[in-house]
Amino acid sequence: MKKTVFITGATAGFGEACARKFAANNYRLILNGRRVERLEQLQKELQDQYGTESLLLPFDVRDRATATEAIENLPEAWQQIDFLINNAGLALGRDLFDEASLDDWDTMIDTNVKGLLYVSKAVVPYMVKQGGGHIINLGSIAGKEVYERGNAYCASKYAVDALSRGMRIDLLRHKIKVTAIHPGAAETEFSLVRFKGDAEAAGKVYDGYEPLVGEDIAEIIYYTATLPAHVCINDLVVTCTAQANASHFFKG
Ligand code: NDP
Ligand code: 8X3
Repeated sequence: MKKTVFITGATAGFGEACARKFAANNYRLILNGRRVERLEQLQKELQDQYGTESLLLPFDVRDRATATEAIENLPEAWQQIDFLINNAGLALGRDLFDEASLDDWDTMIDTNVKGLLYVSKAVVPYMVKQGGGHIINLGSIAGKEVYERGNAYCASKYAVDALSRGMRIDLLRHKIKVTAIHPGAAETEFSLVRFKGDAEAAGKVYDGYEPLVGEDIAEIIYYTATLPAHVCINDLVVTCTAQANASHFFKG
């Protein structure tokens, strides 16, 4: 039987790249995100290109009731979930602590932390029932090192780091692997979202060096997902070659 991958935030960036990578390798997909038209377009493309079977599950991961209900009521044919990629997330603003917006902080914590919890809590019972599974959480280099103006975004990704460690311990007895991937700067829609549609500010983030792209992260996630059953990559920090840590870049 084909394996199934549930990807949150599949309408752009890493999530979309993962959908394409797993589809190309004969997996079934459960695709989440809020932009339904993008999900429908992706579903059609993958069906046409690879014959991929996919189920669209559009919801806002911050909405606990809707997320829980959608996952608890999955059609029977989609209740075998081999991989969960907790990818939906965002940064909003790049402001000093005393100047940042409480609304931005709420959105980041609700999405990056609480959304990940809601989705995982609803998916785990399926994995327990089937005797195992693999959860892959998207943390960030911002969850390993705090940088100036990173405040609540960094905190939300430190929380993903801590949750990944905690999930790995608590879910061990169910044979559920937990991998946390912590990318550095990657050119996706991330900066456009962070700078609230300001394309110039977003573009500047990647000036003077070659950043990661979605496909780089999808390759790595696919690698971690296809290792033998007894092998688990627990924690992985990955940057482009021009980035040494959260704040040091070589811009040639
Ligand atoms: P993108 O902005 O390109 O993609 C983000 C995805 O998350 C979109 O599909 C978006 O879909 C989805 N999303 C956002 N909010 C919600 C929500 N409330 N409910 C459901 N889906 C949501 O960013 P990336 O691909 O770069 O980011 C993916 C993850 O990787 C994030 O967790 C991010 O923090 C992390 N990351 C990114 C890095 C980077 O430099 N790009 C580096 C390190 C980590 P939609 O808007 O349709 O809902
Ligand atoms: C995204 C990476 O360094 O822009 O998580 O915050 S960074």
